[in-house]
Amino acid sequence: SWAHIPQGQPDAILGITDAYKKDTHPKKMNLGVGAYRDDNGKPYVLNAVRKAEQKIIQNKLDKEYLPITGLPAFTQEAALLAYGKDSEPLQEGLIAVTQSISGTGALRIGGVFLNRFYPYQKKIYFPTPTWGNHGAVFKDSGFEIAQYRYFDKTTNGLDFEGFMEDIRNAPKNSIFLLHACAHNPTGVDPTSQQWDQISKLIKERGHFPFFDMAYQGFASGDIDRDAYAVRKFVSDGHRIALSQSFAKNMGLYGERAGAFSLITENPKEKAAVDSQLRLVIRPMYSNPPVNGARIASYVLSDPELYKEWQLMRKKLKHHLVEDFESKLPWNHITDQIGMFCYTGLKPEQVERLTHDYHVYLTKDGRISIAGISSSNVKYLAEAIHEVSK
Ligand code: PLP
Ligand code: TYF
Repeated sequence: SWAHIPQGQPDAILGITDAYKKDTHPKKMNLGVGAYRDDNGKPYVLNAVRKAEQKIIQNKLDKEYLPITGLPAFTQEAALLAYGKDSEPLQEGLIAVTQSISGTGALRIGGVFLNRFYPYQKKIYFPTPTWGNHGAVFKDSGFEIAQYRYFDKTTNGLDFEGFMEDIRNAPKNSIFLLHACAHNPTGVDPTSQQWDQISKLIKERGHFPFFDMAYQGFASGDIDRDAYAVRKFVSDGHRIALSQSFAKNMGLYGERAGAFSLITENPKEKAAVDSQLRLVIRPMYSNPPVNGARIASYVLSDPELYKEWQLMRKKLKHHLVEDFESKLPWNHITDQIGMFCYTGLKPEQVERLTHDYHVYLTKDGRISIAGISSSNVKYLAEAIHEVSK
């Protein structure tokens, strides 16, 4: 019998969508999960993705198994997107890359690989706060979890001093998980000058940087600028690990297209790492799904959508300040970047927002900008104003 099994906690983010679906109020809004929505709040698929799908059908592509490490046309594109055409290890063929079940799968491959082969302590440092699933992924990969300071609640910005101090104080050769850009959930990133200093200090301390890049193209709207941290670390000589997701920047959520990569020192090492990645993946799921990787390999990301969000941030702040005359400072709404806005709302205010206004968001006050539309932005501003005044 399974009677001894306690009820598990629902996922903090995905559970919000369940609650939203049950709500029958006409004005309900789902700002929980980060996913593109059209002006009627309906899921939105990029035109480029629709076109790629048509081509795939026209070309009558088969459905054979992919290799264990996925579709080569996709993994090459993914590595190029992240590391850039000028990347030395890329040009020298020293990047071991595999397709993954989106970003989460990439983190998990990385977790299992590092647990098996990382020669120092099996402990990983996350920013405070971080994406809700990081802890579970790395705990289930056998890691102990530690935290470094990141977000400063008093400024709604980066706690750079605290961050640097924690890098300095962590035992040598620690693993640091870094959000490559558009930090989730805070929308607060280091500047390029700060990244330079972070890279230098991590190098000095011999730490291992593991980048999670789930939003390339979202932070600045520019693929290359968003890869600044990753490329800077690589050119500084770090041999990084990298998780990439195409869920958000191509709107391929359910297609589960992603990649995991590691930089190696020489061809022999690369061959060994490739072989071990295959041995990590084979017993987990044998080989990855083909469709999303195909689509992604056809598509480039769409800068138009980024503009749409920036506009939505401006509208939200405008309504709060001008129409509802909120006395609170809302500059962080337009200062923060990416798909999310960390509003600073307290848990009881979030609860009122959901209970009284049918607006669904995570308890930490994060809203997904992609879930706001021109038809409901004013309603949202009024609701936020009402619960925060
Ligand atoms: N990492 C971060 C920081 C994220 O925000 C997400 C999703 O939102 C992921 C990883 C993984 O997403 P997926 O597995 O859908 O690619
Ligand atoms: O932060 C978000 O909105 C996305 C969605 O297990 C998500 O990460 C949440 C939980 C999860 C997978 C995706």
